[in-house]
Amino acid sequence: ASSPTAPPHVAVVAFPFSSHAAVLLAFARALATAAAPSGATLSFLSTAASIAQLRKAAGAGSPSNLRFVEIPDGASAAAEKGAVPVPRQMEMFMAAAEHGGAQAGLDAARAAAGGVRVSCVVADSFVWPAAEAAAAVGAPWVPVWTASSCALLAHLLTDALREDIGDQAASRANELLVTHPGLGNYHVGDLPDGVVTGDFNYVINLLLHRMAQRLSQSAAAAAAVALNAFPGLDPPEVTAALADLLPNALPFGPYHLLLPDDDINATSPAAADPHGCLEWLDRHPSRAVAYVSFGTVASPRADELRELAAGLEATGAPFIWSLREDSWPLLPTGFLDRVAGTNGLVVPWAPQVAVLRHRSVGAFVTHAGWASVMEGVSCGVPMACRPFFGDQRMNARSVATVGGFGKAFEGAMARDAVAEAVEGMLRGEEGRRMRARAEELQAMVAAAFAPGGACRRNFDEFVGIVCRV
Ligand code: U2F
Repeated sequence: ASSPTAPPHVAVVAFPFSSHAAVLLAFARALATAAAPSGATLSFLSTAASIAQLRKAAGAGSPSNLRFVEIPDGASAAAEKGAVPVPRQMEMFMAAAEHGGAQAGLDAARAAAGGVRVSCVVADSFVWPAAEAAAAVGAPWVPVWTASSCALLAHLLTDALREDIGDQAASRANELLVTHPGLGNYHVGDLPDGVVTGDFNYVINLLLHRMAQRLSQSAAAAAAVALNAFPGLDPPEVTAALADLLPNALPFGPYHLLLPDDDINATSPAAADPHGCLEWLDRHPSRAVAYVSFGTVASPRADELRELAAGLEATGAPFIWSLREDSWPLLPTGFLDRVAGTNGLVVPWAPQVAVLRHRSVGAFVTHAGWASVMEGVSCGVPMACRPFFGDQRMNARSVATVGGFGKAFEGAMARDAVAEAVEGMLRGEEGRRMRARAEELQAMVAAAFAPGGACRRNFDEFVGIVCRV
């Protein structure tokens, strides 16, 4: 064992897929900076491929007390030969993590730190095998939840929900979940995929269920659970129900605000603005522009893309649409040329936080991925949600019905609904109400992250817990 005076050595374990790893890296950078005065070092654990991608995106500069350490990806040589679909990559990673991979990652972290034992394991809660690996090295497990509190609550209540709803999810889709603590504002049909619907053995569904079981078992022992919310965002009944199940949960999101402004730009591909979004926005009046993005995974089908394009064109409002390039050929004929000459900017990637912060942006059309919702709220921008999968329906309900700072499309977007939603947000009375609510929440976020604010205090407490040796 290393000497009793060894400084804290915190292993931060990423889930190396979609936007998760970048979120956790931003989290780790903030933690490394805050923990530096205690002499702490951090090992950021992700797979080789994920680390390569993060390094490329992040450019230069990383806190000097943070190092990257590889964790096994579980890929066999045979699997590497062909292109492996992402769900299969996830399965391989999770199977490896469960059967020694998480442990191997912690061993590698210790070796990379010159033998200093890992004193705490902070992990994306998706990577639940990190809990056992932490216990094996005698370190506390501190899970980080990146999505919404209501989705976490639904996962924690999975067994009770399955027992109640059984195979009636479709016929009871519109029923409110009033008998389940904290979920009374949500409908059966809003529940995340894999809770009562879908293939329970699909990799994400399975890992969320195992994660929830792990969190429930160890609630009393978990040193802390990071929540991606700020006090006052969730309705009191959600907060109370979660506090019952996870007494050590600490809300201090949106996590990107833990970083100083310059650093936000250094942690993600949002860094650069190669397509000139911000300069383009400078040329427009205040709150005149709609920003459209469906995150890093969702891909609307061709017919829906065409409806959205037609709806945007019909409003005549200026818009920036972040759309992966492989979808561009699916747009209506001539659309890109027409809008380029008038009032639209279609880009493969936008610096989303900076775009939402820009004074010209007055409306956000989103898939309601949780990072996007939090970014929109912290910029005071009302949103129209088109949820696709996972937790997105539940998030959209939180935005529209529970929070009142946006609305949700019924199913796929049709051109009239798009035009009505965008015009409503930019010009209508309902939009004014939604904006007022969004701005109220924006002010709450600003207060929570100001010196002495609730999120700052919770984060300080979190850093103290994580740095205990
Ligand atoms: C999964 O989320 P996604 O990655 O699809 O969506 P978000 O949680 O909204 O995160 C997208 C991030 O990518 C950034 C944006 C967000 O931080 O600012 N971004 C950008 O900078 N520029 C672009 O042009 C487009 C995006 C999942 F699909 C969701 O359902 C979950 O809620 C989420 C959290 O676990 O993970």
